[in-house]
Amino acid sequence: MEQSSQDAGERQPVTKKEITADNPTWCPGCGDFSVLSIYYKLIQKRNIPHESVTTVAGIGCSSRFPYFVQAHGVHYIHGRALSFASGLSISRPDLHVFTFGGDGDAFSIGGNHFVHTARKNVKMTYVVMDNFVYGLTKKQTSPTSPLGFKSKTDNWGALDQPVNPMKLAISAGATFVARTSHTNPKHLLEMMDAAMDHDGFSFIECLSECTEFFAGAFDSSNPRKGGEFKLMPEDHDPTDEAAAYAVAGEDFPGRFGIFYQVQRPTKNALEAGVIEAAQSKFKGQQARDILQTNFNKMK
Ligand SMILES: Cc1ncc(C[n+]2csc(CCOP(=O)(O)OP(=O)(O)O)c2C)c(N)n1
Ligand code: SF4
Ligand SMILES: [Mg+2]
Repeated sequence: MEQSSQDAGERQPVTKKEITADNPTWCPGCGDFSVLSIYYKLIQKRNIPHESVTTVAGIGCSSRFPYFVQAHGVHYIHGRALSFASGLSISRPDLHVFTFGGDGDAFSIGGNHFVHTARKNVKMTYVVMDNFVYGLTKKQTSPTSPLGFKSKTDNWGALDQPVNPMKLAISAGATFVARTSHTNPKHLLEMMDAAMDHDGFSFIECLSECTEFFAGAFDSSNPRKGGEFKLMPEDHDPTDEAAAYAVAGEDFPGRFGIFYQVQRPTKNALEAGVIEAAQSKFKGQQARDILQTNFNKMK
């Protein structure tokens, strides 16, 4: 019998069919579909074998993401996706870890993890599918809901100043900070591609409309709805922190593109150095002997 090229060890390019799992359970028209389809495109474009694709998420509609990817994935605790993803990233340098989540998952319950993962510069790509609302739990105010937004928790209209994800990420120490929208798949792919090339914590805020609980939220950024998709100013220098911060302060819908990008040693590289130095002291010794020596010291 003739051997197929697959049997002979030659892998065929990754197909969409191979990486597609289950039917997404999102509402018709939900922006999250667009993010998922671009993720499939990125995997195919980069030809990443499915066993090397790692998708981590928290809890929320957007965080159902890993269910729909035929590859390793984790639907983790609400707000804790980044802590799990950090361990994965540091222990498995052969993988590129992708983390997905919503605005509530990222900036409410997961707000502290966001800040610390950014400042530690753990190598991974984090895409926040920002719909300005809690979708899964049916319309509560989220940290990015605009002032005056009427929800089940603020039926008189939101009173609290919303988080600006770009400013938060820049000030926390993220080394790649970008913004895009589900309505512009080409731009979304461009941002995800650039984020994946970045050696460090790459963060993307992707506006992703919740058609069920905040329809029309992003029309002003969508040319098909009479809005404008404004790219970063042509002379923007992404290494200029103050300039990035200033652009992030523009009125909604603001700008789209890479706001900020710098190189700083990753937690992965720094920790690898520490581990290597520690291990070199015990070279050639069995783990149980090292343990015994330590126990002996405690006696
Ligand atoms: C510890 C904990 N607290 C609260 C909840 C309830 N809960 C589930 S998802 C969610 C918010 C989801 O909003 P977001 O992260 O913006 O995702 P979306 O559904 O909008 O994509 C909340 C409060 C939970 N599952 N676990
Ligand atoms: S509730 Fe909103 S965010 Fe959730 S699936 Fe439906 S449209 Fe998408
Ligand atoms: Mg949300």
